[in-house]
Amino acid sequence: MKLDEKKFTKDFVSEVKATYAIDVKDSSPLEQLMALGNLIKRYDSSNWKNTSKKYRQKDDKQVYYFSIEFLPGRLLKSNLLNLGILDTVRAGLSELGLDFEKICRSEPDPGLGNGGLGRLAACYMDSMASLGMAGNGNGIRYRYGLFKQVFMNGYQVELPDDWLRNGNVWEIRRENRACVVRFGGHVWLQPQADGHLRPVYDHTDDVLAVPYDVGIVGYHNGVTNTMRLWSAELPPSADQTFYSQAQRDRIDQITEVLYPDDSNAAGRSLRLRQEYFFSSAGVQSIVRHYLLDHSTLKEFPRKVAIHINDTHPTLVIPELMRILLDECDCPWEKAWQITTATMSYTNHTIMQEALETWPIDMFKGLLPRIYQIVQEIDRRYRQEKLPIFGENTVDKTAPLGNGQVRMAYLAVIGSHSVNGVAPLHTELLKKDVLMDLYRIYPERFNNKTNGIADRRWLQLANDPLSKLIDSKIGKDWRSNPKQIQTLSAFENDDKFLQDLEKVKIENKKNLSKYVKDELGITIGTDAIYDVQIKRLHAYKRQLLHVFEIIREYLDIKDHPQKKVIPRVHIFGAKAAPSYHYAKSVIKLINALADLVNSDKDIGNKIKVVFIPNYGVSLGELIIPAADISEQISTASKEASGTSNMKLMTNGALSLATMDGANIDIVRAAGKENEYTFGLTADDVYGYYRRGDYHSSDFANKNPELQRILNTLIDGTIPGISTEGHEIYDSLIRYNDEYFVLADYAEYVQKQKQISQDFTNRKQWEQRSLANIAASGTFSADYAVARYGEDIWQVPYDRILK
Ligand code: 26W
Repeated sequence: MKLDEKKFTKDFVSEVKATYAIDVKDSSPLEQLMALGNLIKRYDSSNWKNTSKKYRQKDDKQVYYFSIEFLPGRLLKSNLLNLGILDTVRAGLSELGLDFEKICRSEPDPGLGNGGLGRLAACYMDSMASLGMAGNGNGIRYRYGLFKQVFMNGYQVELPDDWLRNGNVWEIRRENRACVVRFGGHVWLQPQADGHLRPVYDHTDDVLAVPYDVGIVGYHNGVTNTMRLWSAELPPSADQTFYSQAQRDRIDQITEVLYPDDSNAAGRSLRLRQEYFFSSAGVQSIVRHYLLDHSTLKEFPRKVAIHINDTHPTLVIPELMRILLDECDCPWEKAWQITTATMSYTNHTIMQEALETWPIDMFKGLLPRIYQIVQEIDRRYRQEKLPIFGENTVDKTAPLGNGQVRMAYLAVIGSHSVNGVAPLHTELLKKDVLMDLYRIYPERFNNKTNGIADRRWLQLANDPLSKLIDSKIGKDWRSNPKQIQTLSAFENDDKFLQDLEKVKIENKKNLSKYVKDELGITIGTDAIYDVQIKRLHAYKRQLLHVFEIIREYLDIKDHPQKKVIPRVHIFGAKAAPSYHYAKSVIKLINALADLVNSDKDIGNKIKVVFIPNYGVSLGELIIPAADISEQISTASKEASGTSNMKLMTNGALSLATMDGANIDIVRAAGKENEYTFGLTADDVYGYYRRGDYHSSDFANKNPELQRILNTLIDGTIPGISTEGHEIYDSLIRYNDEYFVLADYAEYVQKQKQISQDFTNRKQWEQRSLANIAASGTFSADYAVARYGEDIWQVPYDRILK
């Protein structure tokens, strides 16, 4: 949009006055943020209105991306960037004597997700809008986001994340679009005069779903899409006093808090209520919107694509069936054809414990009509597939089995497309996790490698690098990320390589200031910044990184005179509150940090920095400063990873196992520009098959490793007695489920190599450049375009180069 500085400052001053009845000079950063947010929303309102209008007029196919998690990050800067008014607003505010960065920081970062899955959903929203694709988000407006993490005596403590305390300036409450979601009670089928069976409900618990819409601004294209988040409220009643306190609480609870667990299917009925709540509300509003302009449902799958981001929204399948059968009088076969043609599903994990199942008794009690429909889906599935695939296979794959509703199986059976998120992951889905269903529906399976919104992760997070890139190759890469490849023409340009190094140092300064201010730790900018930022999980193996730190520590203690290249080991990670082992690893890292950071012999040679409360905003600060990107999961376990892509784009070299999208990153940037090591997925599956992994063999034959293991239990690291034993036992007594010891030797070898290589500054910068230049293919724009073409069959405006 067009905006000059003068107009902006005038508008802003009057906005502050109109909203708060004060002068700008008397306003707080929070008040400035709210006024600015209102103003931007107003500037963008025509785009938003016209976008919806245009989709409706052109009768474009719409995509609805259902996700129980969204991690959009702060929206102020990204909205300004995408509207093309970032520089104007920045200049205008500075003209008024205001601190733009401070205003940005006063915006709460909505933590409506756990990790990769939620952030991916947000990146895809940004890309859909930027491609001009009619994409809508559908999720939950949690009153409290993922907990705020603080450390007390090195232990993780979880505090509530009260992100809505001052309201959310970006949202619009649309009470007139609310709908009712039914839980519990009894249902029976009553024959109608025409022979149709109509369900009759009795004693249900009704909940009002109220949508809050957030505009998702596209990049320089005048498009604003909608992310719709639902909030649970009391349904209107003639006399609200009829609700008991218990009833009120039950309703409030539904959208009160995000499940802080990305590793286990939280077997709680509240989670199931959340899942049905936003699935039902979303599908109801889609059908209602569709019927505004269409008189029959025949065309539904040609006009609507519903995407299921992991299994949490799988109930959209029986919910759409319910609406078609019960409210639109569709015959079963027709309804099923419409439903499967509409739905598509992405799987994000091969971890068995994360595959959702619900006990049938609970499911039936909470969702009686939906259960009847799932039963019928199950019956017909068995009937159709039994003669072809036999009882054994059908039993193993049916939606109902072992007293459970199996969500992943229901999702595959009710969709026309099933995809994994990196080539290896998709292969493992076919070979292992969903093997039998792959046999039954081979044509449904496909891969869509994840991507990241480089607007946020490069353009916004790393302004100095972005400007340097502009100065070399112009700005085309900002709209066509693959064009960044042309930067490799400068691989022998010494001046450019030095500039690249300067940018990194500037970003390190930025981060080191935060670390000093917040944690009181001094870190130099000449050190290697070795970064591991992701959820704390045993399979992600933060432990392997810890072992390297202990090794370096012991080495310096043994040889105090030895010259070493200084390292800063940087961690960011939250553990699920119920994940005991992960919390022990947090305690271990913090205890090790205390030991190392306060040791005079160590000085600046090693620093360990565990930055609490990792999330999108901290990612934006840490990632541009990284030299090394630790992506060291046990091969086969990390479906894709996306921090690997963000770090690559910002010039970090990966230290990585051949897992998830690491494989594709290594292929794109060249093996010589990364550090790969460790067991492959085939090796890991070989161990499983033969059952011959003995972790203690690795400890026994490697005295250095043995010594490191001993530091966990011999008092070397003060303050971790129970945690140390627990971790030691997991590795030796319980045979090291994630092959940490098997990969140790090669990992350490690569770490030593890194220290050596880092001194060759020119070569290092060349390799950093190779990563940046190859990162374009991991832009979410291309990923979303492929979803649009292959799965959703929706058009988009932008021509991507
Ligand atoms: C039921 C609890 C629960 C909640 C979330 C189980 C599983 C999940 C997600 C599947 C966990 C997740 O975030 N998976 C990550 O998805 C990213 C985006 O595709 C991938 O890059 C990561 O590798 C994968 O771990």
